[in-house]
Amino acid sequence: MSLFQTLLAFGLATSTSLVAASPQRPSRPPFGLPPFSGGGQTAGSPAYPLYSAALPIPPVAQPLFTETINGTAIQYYEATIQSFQKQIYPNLGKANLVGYNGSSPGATYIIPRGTETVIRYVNRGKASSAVHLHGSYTHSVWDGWADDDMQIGQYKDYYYPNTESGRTMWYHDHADMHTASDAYYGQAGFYIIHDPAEDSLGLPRGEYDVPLALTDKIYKSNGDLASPDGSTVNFFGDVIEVNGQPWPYMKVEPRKYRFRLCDMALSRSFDLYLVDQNNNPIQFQIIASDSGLFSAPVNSKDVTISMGERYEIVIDFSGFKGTNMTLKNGQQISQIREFQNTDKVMRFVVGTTVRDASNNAVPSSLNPAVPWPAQRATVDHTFNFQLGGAAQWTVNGVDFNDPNNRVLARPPQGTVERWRFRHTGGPAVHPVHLHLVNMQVVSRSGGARGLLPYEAAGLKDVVMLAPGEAVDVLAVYGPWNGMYMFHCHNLIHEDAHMMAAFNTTRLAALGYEYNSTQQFENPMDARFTAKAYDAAQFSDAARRRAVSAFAALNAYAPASALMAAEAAVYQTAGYKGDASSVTAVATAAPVSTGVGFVNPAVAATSTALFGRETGAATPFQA
Ligand SMILES: [Cu+2]
Repeated sequence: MSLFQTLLAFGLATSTSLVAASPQRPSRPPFGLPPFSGGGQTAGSPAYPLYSAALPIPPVAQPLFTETINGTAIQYYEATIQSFQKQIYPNLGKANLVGYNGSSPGATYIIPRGTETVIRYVNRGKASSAVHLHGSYTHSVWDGWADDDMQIGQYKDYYYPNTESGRTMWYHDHADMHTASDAYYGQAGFYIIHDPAEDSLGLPRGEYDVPLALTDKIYKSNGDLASPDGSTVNFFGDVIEVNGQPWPYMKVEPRKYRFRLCDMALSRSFDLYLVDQNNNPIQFQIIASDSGLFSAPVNSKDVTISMGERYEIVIDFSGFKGTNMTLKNGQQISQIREFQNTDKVMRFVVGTTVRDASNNAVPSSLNPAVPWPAQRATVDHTFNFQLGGAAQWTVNGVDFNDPNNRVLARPPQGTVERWRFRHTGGPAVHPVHLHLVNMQVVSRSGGARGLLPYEAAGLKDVVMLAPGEAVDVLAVYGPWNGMYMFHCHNLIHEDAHMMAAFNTTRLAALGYEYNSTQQFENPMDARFTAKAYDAAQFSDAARRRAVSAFAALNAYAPASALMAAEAAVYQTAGYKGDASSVTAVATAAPVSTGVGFVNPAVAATSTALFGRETGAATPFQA
C-alpha cells in the first residue's frame, strides 16, 4: 500500500470510527454542548496541574538603534536563532527549544505605524531557516520565501515597511520542509503594528492589551518535548499552551482587557469560548482580525481560530469580581483529535479592584475606513487543497518543489481577483494563507458553517477550510509586483508541499516609474540572500551602513501613491483575469474524502453551538 493509499485509508477510518465511537464518549451534560470526545485520552504527556502557573508575557523587542533617514524612522533589531532550555514541568527535566534570542514565543515587536524596521537574523540553530513576517506586505526578497533560507552560520537582514493599518501579525520560520518542527520548538512570536491614530478609541492599552499565542504540545516523561517529526496527516498535542505555558492562569482586574489571539499550533484549530464559574457561556466582543480593526465590534460567545489566524477580543471582567473564569475550546470536528484536557485553555482570576480605569471602552465605530476590495463576481481561479497529485498534499495537484509548475496565478499588479479555495480531501482542516495580500472572505459553501460574522467583519490573510467547504475571497494583488507563496497553514501539510506560488506581475500600463531600476520581485535575488557570518559586519558602524543602504533603495516609501495609481488604472481599464496566461499544470483530479467528514452530531458551527446553550447551568468542572 502506498503512503497515499495509507493516508486515504486513515482518513476514512478516522471519520467512521469517530462517528461510531461517539456514543461511548464520556457524557458531559451541560446545556446541549456536544459531548467532549477527549476524556481520559492522552498522547503520552505526563499530567500537568491545570492553572498552576501564571501566564507569561513575552518580552518586548528593543531596537539596537533608530536612524531617521529622509524623514523616515528605521529601527534596527537583531535576533539570533539559538538552542535553549526551558523549565516546563516543575518536577521534571527542562525542555530543549530553539528560538529567537532564546525566547519562546519570541519577543514581541511593537512597531509604530510608519516606522520601518531592519531585523538581522543570525542562524545559530540546528537547521536552515527563513523568517516570514505573516500579515505584512513585505517585498518578496524579504518575505521568507521557503527556499531563501539561512544556513547555520549565516545571517540575513529583513526589511519591513510597517505602513499598513494597525494589526496583530506574527513572525515564524518558513524554511522548506521543516517549518512545522521549527515553529513547534520555538521559532514564532508576535509582531504588532501600533497605529497611534487608534489611541483615541479608548481601547484597553498597556498591561490591559495582552497577546495570547495558542499551541499544543506533547511532552516526554523526562519533561522534554516529543517531536512532531514523522507526522504525515496532522500533529495534535495533549498539552494546550498559552505563551509557552501549559494551561496558565492570569490575574485580571474587574475591567475590560484586549486580548490578541493567534493560533500558532501546527494542526489544531480552536473554537474558543468563555465560561463563568457556573459554566455559563459569557459573551465577549471581537474587534479585529488578521488585517486589523473591524468597522464595528462583533458580539459573540465563541470564536473559531485556525492556524495562522488572529482575532482580537475584548472581555469585560467588571461583572465578575472575585471569581474565576475559564477560556475553553469547543472545537469538535472529527478531523481534530481531542485529549483529556484539550477542551481547556486558560483561567482568569478576577480581582476586586481596578488600578487604572482609563482606556476601558469599545466604541461602536472602530475603523470607518476598512479598505474593502472592489467587488468582482467572476471567479478567476479555483484551487483544490487536496490529498494527492505530485505529492501527498498538494494545491491543484502541484508540488512546491516543482518550480516549472508551482506558479498557479499571475495577477497583474494592483488587480482585484476572486479566488475560490476548495477542501477536496484529507482528514484535516486546511487554513489557506495568502502572502502579500489582505482578503475579503465573501462566501463559504458546503459543510455546516457558512460564513461566520467575524470572518466577514474585516480583512484577513488566512481562511479556514473544513472538509467539504469552498470559500471565495477577493483581494487586491498588490501593491508590489513579485513572487509570493500561498499555502495551507496546517504546517504538516505545508512541509509536505501543500504550497504553491503566485506572481504579481509588473504593470507596465501603470506608467508609474516606481523603482524601475531596483526590482524586488525575485525572492532569490542574490543581493539580499543570506551571507556567512562576518564579525566585521556586526560593528555599530557596519550595522548603520546596512540601514542606510536599505533606506537608499526607496523600497517602500511610495506605497500609497502606488496603490492609488493601480486603482486608477483598473477603474478605467477593467480586468478580464489572468487565467489565460497561466501555464497549464498537471492537475490531478481532486480526491474527495470530504464526504461525510463533518459529523453532524458535533458540527462546530458558531451560531449552532451557542444557539443551543440556553438550558440550566451545571456545576463548574475544571
Ligand atoms: Cu492542509
